[in-house]
Amino acid sequence: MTTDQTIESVESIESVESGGSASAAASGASATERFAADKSPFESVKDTPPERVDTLAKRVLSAVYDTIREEKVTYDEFNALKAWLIQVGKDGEWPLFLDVWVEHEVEKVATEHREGNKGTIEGPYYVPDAPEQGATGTIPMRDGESGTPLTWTGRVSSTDGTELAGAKVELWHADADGFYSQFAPGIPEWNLRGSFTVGDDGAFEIHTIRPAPYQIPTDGSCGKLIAAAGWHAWRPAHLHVKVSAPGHELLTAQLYFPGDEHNDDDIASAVKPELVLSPVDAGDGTVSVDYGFVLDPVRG
Ligand code: MBD
Ligand code: FE
Repeated sequence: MTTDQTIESVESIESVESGGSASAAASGASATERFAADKSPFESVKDTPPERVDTLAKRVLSAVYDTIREEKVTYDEFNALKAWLIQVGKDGEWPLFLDVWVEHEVEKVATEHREGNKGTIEGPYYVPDAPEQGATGTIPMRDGESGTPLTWTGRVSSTDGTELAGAKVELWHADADGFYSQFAPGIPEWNLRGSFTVGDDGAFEIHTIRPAPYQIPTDGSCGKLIAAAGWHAWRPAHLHVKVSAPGHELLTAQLYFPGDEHNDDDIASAVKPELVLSPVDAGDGTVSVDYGFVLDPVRG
């Protein structure tokens, strides 16, 4: 019995390190906690007329009714759905579920008028107010952080070509094991999260590491759906950014690396060709890339 317990605890430590069980529990719960702490989602729609709510609720329900009728959904399947939905909440995986399978369409509709940079989904792991590094700097990381060093240069400009002095590039990404600080245990608070504020020329130079491809947590309800449907849980390696400047629309995007096998079948459907970088191997074990941002002025 003592031996069994020892084996079990060793396994659970290993699964924390290799991306297993700790990540759904910890990441899901922290993403839910953070989102729930923010009261603005309800605040910003408090004046929505009942007609709008009526339309949206009826259209979603009618899509559900169509599926039930056309697919002849059984009581067993209905009860499995009920049990699964309850479990998604218990696992704290509503942010994960919605960001992986729904956000991409909301993002497309919200940004279709833009002439500047393409964006994509935010995902569940953004944290505001990351430490400021200036226009040129290194993102906070641990001593000996693993992963290929990446030097990223670029400029922030407006759609008319003017450089946007004072623009801010907020960058966050997973480490070489696919973990995000503040959502997986044992990582320093601001690891691989930083803000870079550009100078008068709109230019920035960011030093970081190349993140690894990322598997969404497989041990919770989202993982159960993925397994039951025969899907995979992978997202391509990606860098998350929010780029902002006075008088301009906030750009939320992710940048990807060419040749990643999941660029074409991202579980979160968030890759766009305009967001794939063209990194250059510097020949000394580091990689450099140039990629800038064009922001749309706020109109009207
Ligand atoms: C991520 O890192 C992510 O970017 C998305 C969209 C969903 C889950 C984890
Ligand atoms: Fe991500």
